Formats: sequence, C-alpha cells, structure tokens
Amino acid sequence: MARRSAEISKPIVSKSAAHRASDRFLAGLTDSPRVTFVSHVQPDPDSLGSMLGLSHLVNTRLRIPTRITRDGLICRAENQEMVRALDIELTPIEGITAMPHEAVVMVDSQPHTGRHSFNGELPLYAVIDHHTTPGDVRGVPFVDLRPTLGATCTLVTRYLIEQNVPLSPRVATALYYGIETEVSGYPREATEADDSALHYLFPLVDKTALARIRNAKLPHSHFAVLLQALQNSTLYDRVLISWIDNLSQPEQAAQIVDYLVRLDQVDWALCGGICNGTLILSMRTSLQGVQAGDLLRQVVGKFGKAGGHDRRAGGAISVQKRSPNDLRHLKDELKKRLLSALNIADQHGHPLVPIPTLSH
Ligand SMILES: [Mn+2]
Repeated sequence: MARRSAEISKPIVSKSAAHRASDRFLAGLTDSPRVTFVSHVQPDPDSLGSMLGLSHLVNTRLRIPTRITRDGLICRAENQEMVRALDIELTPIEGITAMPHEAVVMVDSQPHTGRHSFNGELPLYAVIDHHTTPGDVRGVPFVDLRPTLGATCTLVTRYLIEQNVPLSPRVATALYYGIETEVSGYPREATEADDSALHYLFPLVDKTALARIRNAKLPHSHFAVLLQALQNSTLYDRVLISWIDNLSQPEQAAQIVDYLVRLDQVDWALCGGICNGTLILSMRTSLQGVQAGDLLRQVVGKFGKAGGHDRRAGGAISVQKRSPNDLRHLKDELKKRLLSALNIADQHGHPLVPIPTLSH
C-alpha cells in the first residue's frame, strides 16, 4: 500500500521503458486486427474519456483500428452533450461480433461487478480501472487497477504522456472532463496524479466545448423528478433518504443525491428510484475515509449489486417481480440496514420539507 501511494504521488514523468505499464499494454496488442473498448452501463465522462484516450493511443502508436462501445444509454444531459460536442462515435454493445484475435479492453469497470451487460462473451485482453469494487480479473493478460486514483482518465493521460502521443483538443477535452467530473465533489477524491493530469491537459482543452458540456440544457423530466425527490425526502438524524417513484433515466438518482447531500444538516444522503423495473440507488457522504461503496454493498447485500468509492456509491436491485407492498418492505429494510450501519437510532425521521398547501 505504501509503495502504491508513493508511486501515485509522483508527478507524471517518463520511467524507463521496460517498467512502463503503457509499453506492456501496447506490446500485447501488436498482433490484433482491431481493438474494441468496453465500459460500464450508462457510460460516464470518465469511461468515455478513457475509451477515447486509449483508442487515440492505439491508433497513433500501433496504427490499429479501434471501436468504442456504448453499454446501455447515455442519459445525463452533460454526457449526451459530451458525445455530441466531441463527436464520439459509439457502437452499441448488444450483438457486437469480434474478428479472430480482436482485443477487448475494459475501462473504468471490472468484470463481473454487475455494472455492465458485457459478461465475457469475448475474452478480455485488458482491464484498466480505478474502482475499489473488486471484479474477477483472473486470466486477463493485462490488468492495471489503481484504486487510489480519482479517475481512470488520469491513468490514460499518463499512458499518453509516457508514449509521447500528441493530443487533439477533442481528446484532451474528453480526458479533462472525465477527470473533472470524478474529482469535483467535496471532500475531493483526487490525488496529486489527478491534479498533474488536469494541469497537463488544461492548455489543450477546447474551452468552448467544455463550457457547452458543463452547461448542457436539462430536460423537463429533470425538474419533475427533483420536485418528487424533495417531497419524498426524510431526515433521520444526519442521514437523508429520498425515494422517487419513477426515474426517467437511471442517472437521475445520482444527480439528485449530489444535490441533497449538500444540505447542511446531513453527512449522508441516499436516493433511490425505479427505472425500468430496477431500483436504482445512489449514495453520497460528506465524510472522508468511510468507504461508502463498501457500506452500500453491505446494506444492499443479496438483494442486488452495489459498489463505488470512498464518498460515492451506487447500487441496483431488480424489483420487476415485487408487488407495491413488497417494494415498500424492501425500501424499509434498506433504510433500517443503513441507519443501523450508521448507528442511528431515529427510525421515524421527519420530512425535509413539508408539502406546501397552495393558497390559490
Ligand atoms: Mn471512473
């Protein structure tokens, strides 16, 4: 552990070629006819930026064609704008077929963590990730996991610097935004390596495209869901729990909980909502060193899957076969487990905002 943090805290500089991860990564790809990149469902800026950056690395250094895939939909308005503004071509993961000896590289996720539809239909050549959620990487020839890093894009930026690959504004903007979105919360989940990468990329970024992405127009459903979330938020001591009946897209739970955890009375916020027969959970904390990912995994247990980082966690539980009554029990059980894990005795709570009675 000590060795890893020492390595991470170094500025981004070239090491001797024999020890560089980027050399080993490229060396295993020289005989591939094509490289396909896969990531987690509802790809976020970190996964999109990582796939684009590595694709640029492979194209430039090996002159091998690449494919970037999309698992599920890109829902968040900012992420849709990122794809549009940076013209990222995405192949839907469903039904992709591979050429003989084609290499598949998974980024920003690990196999068998329940975060993707890709489950070993094609053998993986590499897994490059920064999540603490343990996946099954047995038999994968190239594995580079850096759970201390704030973003996978930081690792990819490092590979590109090591290989002296010039970056276009498009690739630099994708990597920059990928890191920015992962490390923008407070307390920051960033290392010196993330800041070095941001510092390296910033002069190369297309600032107009970046501003367009950051300020993407929001759909009407965003405001409808926000109102529903506010009206269904309950405070239990230092914890806020918010239930939304219907999310129009799964990432709304994360967008809402990012906002709710800023309430000055709480250290923890959990938001859950139903989207296409799945209860999507998103949790945030403003405390440091508490391993929110592990905590949510413990709360969700066998009901479904969960994982994440120190301050941020997400989970999913299939509720397709549950009656409304079953669903109520499930939410109640999740609440009880969370409050007990955090040693909170207040089981009843009180509403965040009383529902207003309109005067006209
Ligand atoms: Mn990430």
